[in-house]
Amino acid sequence: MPDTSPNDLDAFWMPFTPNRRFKANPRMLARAEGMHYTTPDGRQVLDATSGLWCVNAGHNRPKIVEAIRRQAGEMDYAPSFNMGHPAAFAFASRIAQITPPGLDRIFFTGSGSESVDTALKIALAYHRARGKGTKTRLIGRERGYHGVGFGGISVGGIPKNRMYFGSLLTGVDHLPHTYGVAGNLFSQGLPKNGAELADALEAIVALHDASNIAAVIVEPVAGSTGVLVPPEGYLQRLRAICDKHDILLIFDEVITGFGRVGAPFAAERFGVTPDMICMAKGLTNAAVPAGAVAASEAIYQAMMDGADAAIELFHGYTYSAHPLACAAGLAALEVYQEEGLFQRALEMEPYWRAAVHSLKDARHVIDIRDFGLIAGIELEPRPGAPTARAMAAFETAFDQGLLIRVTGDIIALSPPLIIEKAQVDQVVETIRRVLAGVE
Ligand code: PXG
Ligand code: PLP
Repeated sequence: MPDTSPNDLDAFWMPFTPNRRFKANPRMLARAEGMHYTTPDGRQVLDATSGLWCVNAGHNRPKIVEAIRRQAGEMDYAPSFNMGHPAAFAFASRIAQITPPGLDRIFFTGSGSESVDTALKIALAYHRARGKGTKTRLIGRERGYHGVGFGGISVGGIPKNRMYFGSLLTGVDHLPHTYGVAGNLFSQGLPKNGAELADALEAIVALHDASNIAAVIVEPVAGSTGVLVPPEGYLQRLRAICDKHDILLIFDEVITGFGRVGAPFAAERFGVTPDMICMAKGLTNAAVPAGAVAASEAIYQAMMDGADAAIELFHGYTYSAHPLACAAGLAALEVYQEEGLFQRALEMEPYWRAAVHSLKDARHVIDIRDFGLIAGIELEPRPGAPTARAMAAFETAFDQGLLIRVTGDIIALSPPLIIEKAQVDQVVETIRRVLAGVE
């Protein structure tokens, strides 16, 4: 066994982390099971974030672990360019059973970021294949998070994820975010106000003409930016405007997929069917990195229209449909189904909602938002030191045995869908105590 004890922290350049601060005071995780992590010194930590919004069935589920072991022993790797292996086709078919009807063509990637780039590229290639090659502009949304590829940060709307990286993709516009609409504070579930913000798409169409616009990409519920739940009717309105102008609608469901909002996908929960869905994270319960894009039959057929037997889409990854990912994913879908976890999330939602909103009077809290098994608890920033209070809350919570996620001055919660009511109570009580203690 290699020595993996953390003696030297220098070499690992950690992602999205203040490296120097972390390495001065590291927080390590050693084991995981169900709702909990265990630290190297044996302390249990309740996971209120499903790792990073991804371990939807809880940690180290034996069925998934065993499927990975079995596959690793049988065939480590197989190329997917011009070759196949049975689990890849089985996994795609199984995913297509839970995507909205008509979104049954599954392209495999290695992550959410790759899924986003894939969907954007398919959108461009699709219009071109139909002789509408001028439809190239891509439309994202302020505060959107679509991963860290150049495509994703270009349509994304998080300033720090963009500002250091040059000119990005050209031909991108952004819809306004839905944060801070008057009358929406402490909304339970969908906020009532703001559906008309979708009409900004009409203004973008008026400016550029629909003949130049390829696709709109949004998170149905924005996660990374601090949990922005769509106003009632907003997504329906976006869908209608896209239909009117032959613009593809892409839902980035990397977080909202696989039961997070009480349905296989948010598309189903909202009753709005996009043209493509980006997924990752819960796709394999995060046990092996993997992502996918589900595309509509119309998109797929348009791409199949060219000369017989030519490559239809010049795109793909070494790790598309990696055997370990397919094995893990098939097992994860089995666990979700056997335990009815998507339904369980829906049934737990009212309890979750009441519990998180009970923090309304907790110290520092200025807003609370929720949908499915997601919650955002927004704190008043420390004067002159934005994000410091939330960071202190994160560090204190970890010391008190609770893993939360903070972004800006917002606590974002997304527990595994197996969470018990007593554990929901524990999450809320710990946060109340932590907030009482941080300045
Ligand atoms: N789209 C969305 C909507 C996401 O949330 C990605 C794309 C990118 O996926 P990959 O697998 O490339 O990371 C994501 C990922 C957080 C956090 O706590 C969120 C994500 C990743 C890491 C942390 O906000 N979302
Ligand atoms: N497939 C998966 C992976 C599921 O998790 C679920 C429900 O949780 C379903 C399908 C739907 O199954 P059923 O129709 O039995 O509720």
